[in-house]
Amino acid sequence: MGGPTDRRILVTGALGQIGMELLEALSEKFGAENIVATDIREPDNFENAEINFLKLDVLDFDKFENLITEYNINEVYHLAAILSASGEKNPELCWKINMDGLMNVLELSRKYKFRIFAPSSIAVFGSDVGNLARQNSPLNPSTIYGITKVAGELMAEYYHSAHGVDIRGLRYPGLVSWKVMPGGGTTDYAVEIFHKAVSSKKYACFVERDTRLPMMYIDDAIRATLQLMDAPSESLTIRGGYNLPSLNFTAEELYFKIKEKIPAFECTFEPDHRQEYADSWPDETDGALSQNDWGFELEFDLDSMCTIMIESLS
Ligand code: NAD
Ligand code: AKB
Repeated sequence: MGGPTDRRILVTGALGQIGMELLEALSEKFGAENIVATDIREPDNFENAEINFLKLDVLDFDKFENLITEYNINEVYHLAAILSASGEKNPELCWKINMDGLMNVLELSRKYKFRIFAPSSIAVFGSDVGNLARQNSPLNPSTIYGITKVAGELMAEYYHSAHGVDIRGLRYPGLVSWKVMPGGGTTDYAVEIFHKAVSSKKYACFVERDTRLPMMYIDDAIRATLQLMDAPSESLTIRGGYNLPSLNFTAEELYFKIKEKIPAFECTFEPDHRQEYADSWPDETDGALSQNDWGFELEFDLDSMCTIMIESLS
């Protein structure tokens, strides 16, 4: 593949929390005319009229293949998925969309040789991981979502080594962003809290106050994604999912940081079934391999993330 202007990009699950931000970054970098955004649902808030939007269910192999050939696609960002909390409500659907969808992308890439970005998650880890998740920590997830992410990482390594597919992945931590509400995950409280702090100044957080999870501001996640996709293939030592460096804070620390900026804000802690998923994940991640292989560094800390979230939502 040649320089950036050669990229003809298709994004699946493009209307989600990451997709809407990634589309903006991709169109700025490569030109909106080189991007095809797809999702199973119709957009109701699609502002970038220059980007071509098409409906695509990633389980529909024939339609997927038609779009790849019709638009001469050479790079796919595969974001369509069911996240952790929604996955536990419907494990069969979670397995089907996360695994069969990925298999369709992998098989199409084997045939048409396009490059793939397929995200993994900190959900690959389970309660035996301890506080700090390293790249090679054990992968024994207790959620069906985490199981699909481990299997997805293995499939990525397999298709790369057996079929030469150029697939790349990141183990995103919980992502904090303001443009689109998150889609059924366990870390959604770290986004909802900002919306409520700014609107009603009251929030009932669905995890305990001392719950500590790896998190990241969306701009860092998008930068990591673009940086990984720009990295020379030979510099990558793994294909399934790079651990990233991340922020880590408890739900209460997040509350106190927001309260410094919005003194009237009050938060209570009322854990529900999502507490169990949060408890099975690590407190923090070691991103040494992503720093070593392609030079990734965080730019946002807790304070700057809270400032930009509140300013953007106000
Ligand atoms: P999201 O739920 O916000 O968006 C997913 C999108 O996929 C939705 O717009 C949905 O309509 C679409 N979709 C669902 N089923 C589909 C199908 N059959 N065909 C086509 N589209 C379909 O999710 P997100 O937060 O944007 O996550 C994107 C990817 O990043 C997922 O793989 C997720 O596991 C991963 N990830 C996200 C986070 C996070 O905090 N947001 C953290 C770790 C990993
Ligand atoms: C979720 O909570 O399910 C996601 C993730 C960390 O993968 N945000």
